[in-house]
Amino acid sequence: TELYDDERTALTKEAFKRAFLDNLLYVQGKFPALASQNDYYQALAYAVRDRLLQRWISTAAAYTKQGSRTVAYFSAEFLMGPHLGNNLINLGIYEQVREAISELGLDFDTLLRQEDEPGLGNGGLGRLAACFIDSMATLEIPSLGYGIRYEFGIFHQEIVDGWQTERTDKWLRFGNPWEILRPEWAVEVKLGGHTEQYRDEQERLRIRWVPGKVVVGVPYDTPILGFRNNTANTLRLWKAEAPESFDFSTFNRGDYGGAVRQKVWSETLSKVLYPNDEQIQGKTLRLEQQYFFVSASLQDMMRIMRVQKLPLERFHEKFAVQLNDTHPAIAVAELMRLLVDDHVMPWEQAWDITCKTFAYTNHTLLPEALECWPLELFKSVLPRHLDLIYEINVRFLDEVRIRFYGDEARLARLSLIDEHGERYVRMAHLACVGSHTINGVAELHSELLKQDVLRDFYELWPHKFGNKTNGVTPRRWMALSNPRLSDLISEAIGDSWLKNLDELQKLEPFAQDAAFRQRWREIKLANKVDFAAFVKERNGINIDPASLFDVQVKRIHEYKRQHLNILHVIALYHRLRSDPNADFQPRTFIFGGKAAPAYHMAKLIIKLINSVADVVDRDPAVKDRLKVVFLQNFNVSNGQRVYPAAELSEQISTAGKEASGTGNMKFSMNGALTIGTMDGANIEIRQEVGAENFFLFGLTAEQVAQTKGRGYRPLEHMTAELQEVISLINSGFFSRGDVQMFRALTDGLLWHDPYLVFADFESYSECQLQVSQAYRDVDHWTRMSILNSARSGKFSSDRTIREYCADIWRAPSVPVRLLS
Ligand code: DL6
Repeated sequence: TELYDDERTALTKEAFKRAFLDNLLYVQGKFPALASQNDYYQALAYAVRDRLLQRWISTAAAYTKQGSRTVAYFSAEFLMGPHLGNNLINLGIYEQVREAISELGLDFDTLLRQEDEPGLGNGGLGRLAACFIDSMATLEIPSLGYGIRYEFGIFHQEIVDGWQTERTDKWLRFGNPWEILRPEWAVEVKLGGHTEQYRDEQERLRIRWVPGKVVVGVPYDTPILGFRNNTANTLRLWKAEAPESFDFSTFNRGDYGGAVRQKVWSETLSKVLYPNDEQIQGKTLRLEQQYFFVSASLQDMMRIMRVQKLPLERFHEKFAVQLNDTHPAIAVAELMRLLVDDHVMPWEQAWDITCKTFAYTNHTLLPEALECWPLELFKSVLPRHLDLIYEINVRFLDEVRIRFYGDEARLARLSLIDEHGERYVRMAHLACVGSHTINGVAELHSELLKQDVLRDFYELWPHKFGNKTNGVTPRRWMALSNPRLSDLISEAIGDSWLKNLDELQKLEPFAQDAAFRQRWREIKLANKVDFAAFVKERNGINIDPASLFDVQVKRIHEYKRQHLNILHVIALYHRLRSDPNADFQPRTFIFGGKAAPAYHMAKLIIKLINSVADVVDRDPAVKDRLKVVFLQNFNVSNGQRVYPAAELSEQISTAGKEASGTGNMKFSMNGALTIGTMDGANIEIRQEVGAENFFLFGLTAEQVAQTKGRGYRPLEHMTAELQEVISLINSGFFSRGDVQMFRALTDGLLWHDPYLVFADFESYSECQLQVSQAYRDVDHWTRMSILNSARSGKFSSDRTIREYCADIWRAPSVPVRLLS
């Protein structure tokens, strides 16, 4: 009671008001008349943070006392989204605080919108990491998220004349009230240079790494609250800084420029997130970033071992490390280096600890996304690690040689070094060799890993392979983003579904209740009205909330096939123009997503969508029946607006290409129906919600493989309608007469399309007709919508994390008692 002043941590409205006004004065240094909306937001954020800190301290105390096993989630990306609303939901005081703020004469929603969201991720993989740490805190699993505190997160997308342009994401410009700097736990990270042999005091021959440069990793901690419990885990992100001593020595030599350069170079390491998903760029800085955060994190974990007086021999008992894709895979070699070089542990023992520590999640089936580093580049950044990888490889291949006697081709395929032509280090192989468990992120994906991408590893170690179907947190993706629906659900079945999403099943009988269906529809309509107002504000166009909201929001990529969607929109447009009196279900097609800045085809697809949007919007002949909207800068905050308003979810990737998808889950939970292929987690969504509540089309992964095997010839799939669509594009109709603008796109589709757009077009088009017909039966559609929500329990990230805990991490929960 003496330690934690009640006034600073109480959750009452009055305490919040006082804290808010106090912070405005003492933290922001403003009085109300001069304060900006951002000052108010910061004052509120600090008031919330005080409450988090009390839970954080209590959590640290509980974990220290228990000496519990801790999950370290290593991820180059954490796409957190805004913290304020989510923290209020998890504390259970959202409404109270809204009232407190409005009683002070302020608009709560305006304050929420002030937060520059930390967009430290590209898309699915980074957002999954964010959902996972939310679920780990909710399930009271001791855990640390380790990553990079990029100064600039994913770029801000603006559409100029239909084209994507990128602006720097300055999310830190007004400061970040959610993080706490921990300079006392800074660590040094070496890079470059060379290795040399030497004899230690006991005359043992050893290797020393003489680095070319050193940077300091400084941790910034963000508390991650569990849902309505006392747990606050930690997200620890590393910022790169120059070591002071380096600066000084250079400065003292009179080389001021040199000292500054060193500082600038060091800080570059955590400056910016690489904006590519599913494609590697092979840049030195990227490898340096990966190594930087991995080394800092492993050193930090060793510090924790020291503090808790645990011997390093028990590292794997204390920590379970999950590698979120291959981005942190260098951790396998780094842990070996720390144990063997720095702590003089025998190789075999160090290797045993390493393999018992790591587990690896693969997130992609695209070959171009599998990280490989040119050997020379790798050596220039991590010379000692290359030696260690060679040694790991020699020992590994010895094992393979014995298992697969005389199979030289297999050895070459499995090797950690790709020796065909230019030599590369294969990071997925390093991750597989150094991990005790390997998983994919949906059933189909995990199967395809075994059959195809990681087949040789599967044949070697079948017991290592498993599946962990992704999930998303219902706290952010329902309670926070869709309060109307969440309230209705809680009114019907109580509110424990937020912690146990399977309870949504209890909604099923309500699908038969006409009054409930009516309310369900009213809520969807209210969400659509809100969204239409948002579109009006952002894009300046009117969309009709009575039309069917058909949404595809995700990264722009050829395999995700936004072009299949827009070709179909053009076909509809053509039908309407050819037959103005056609019976037509009015639709609004909503697109959103970023393209990697160097991915020209993806950018061209954005331009085509915007060009079609523009023509359709200007054409009075289709007015009120067809609209196309490209929502700029799709990010977490915009996602929170669009999922609740969606009625049809477009999950139309080429089967066998989308590892899982997680947007598909957010839509379904919020009552949208899916039109989709048998790909990723779509298959499991369909299985859960029932085939009759899902619009399926297109080739299966097997058929895709067969079609490709036979030699895919797009023209064989050309229909009269498709011909019209392609001709319209090529005629310059959507490009002010420029017949060349979209040629690269149409030629690709016509002659060498690896994503089989034409092959699926007819099936897609027919399926869309079924959607339109189904939508007209309002009651039936609502029933399907309710059932989608009611049967989405499996897709909570709590379920996913329970599975990781049981099968991979073996980390028991540790409940936290609030210290007061
Ligand atoms: O597992 C999360 C998410 C999946 O849902 C998507 O299907 C997949 O495309 C995505 N993968 C990436 C690729 N990054 N890398 N490597 O974001 O992961």
